[in-house]
Amino acid sequence: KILLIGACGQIGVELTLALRKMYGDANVLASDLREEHDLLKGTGPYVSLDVMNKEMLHVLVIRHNITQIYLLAAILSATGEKNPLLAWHINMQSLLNVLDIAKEENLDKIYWPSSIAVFGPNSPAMDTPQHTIIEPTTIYGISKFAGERWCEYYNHRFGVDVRSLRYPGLISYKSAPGGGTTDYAIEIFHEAKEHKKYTSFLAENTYLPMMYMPDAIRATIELMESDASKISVRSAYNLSGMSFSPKEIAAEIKQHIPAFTIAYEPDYRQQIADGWPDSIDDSLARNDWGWKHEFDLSKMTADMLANI
Ligand code: VAH
Repeated sequence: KILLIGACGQIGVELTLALRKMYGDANVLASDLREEHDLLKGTGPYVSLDVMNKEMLHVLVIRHNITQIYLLAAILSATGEKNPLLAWHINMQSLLNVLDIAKEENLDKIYWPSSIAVFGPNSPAMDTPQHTIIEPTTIYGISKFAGERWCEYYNHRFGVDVRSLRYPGLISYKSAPGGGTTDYAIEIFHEAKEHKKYTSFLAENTYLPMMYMPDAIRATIELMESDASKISVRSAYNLSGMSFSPKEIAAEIKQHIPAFTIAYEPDYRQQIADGWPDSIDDSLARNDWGWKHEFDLSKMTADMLANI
């Protein structure tokens, strides 16, 4: 039985729905600090859970016969910079609680997301490789890199089958994002549809690795369904879909909404984005477990505009 922590977040809502489709509604217990997201209501069991309360989490795992945990709760890059110590505490302690309970209860599998935010200004910017200089400059990136080290440690030291992906910026329409630097690429669609204009908080030529949520959900499930013998990375796999700039996504939207215009007013999130790669080399994920993305910028744009 799967416990999903952070089920009301941007990834959590869609991962919960996808896992319920695959394994049956009753076999996926959704949880979050917040009250149940509308899209989850009536689709399966839900509990209120503070992942920072290790005792409560441990009791819940035993009482519900949990065998897998997907931990999606975290403070993202932009929000994290406003309260670094809180972001560090929440991002790290939540993971340590889950890893230690996984070891204590000998859980089958754990999923925990990392991010391309682990890379910094000294990492190669183009086709950033799996193994390279990693000097994150945001607390979010520092916590994700430290988390990767803990995942690899619990795997090698205690045999915990924890798996992870370095997600690019994720774009979706079902659930709001939670304070990320890449969220401009979600806001732009809503603003284009409602007001035919958008003021971007990132400069026009800020290239970032991005991915449409359906690809990210499929990658997560394909990784978790892979035979353990195929997993050669126990920190977190680089994962890539596409890369684009605000200028490029604006041009793509303009093909659907000709009257759309964009302005640029970079804010504090610009320097976060400047430290991140332009594009990612995910050949290890492609070679180890057959990863292949399906959505490019034009296919994603058409789908986003059709659904919001
Ligand atoms: C963020 N959406 O912006 C997240 C993600 C690569 C970006 O980690 O913080």
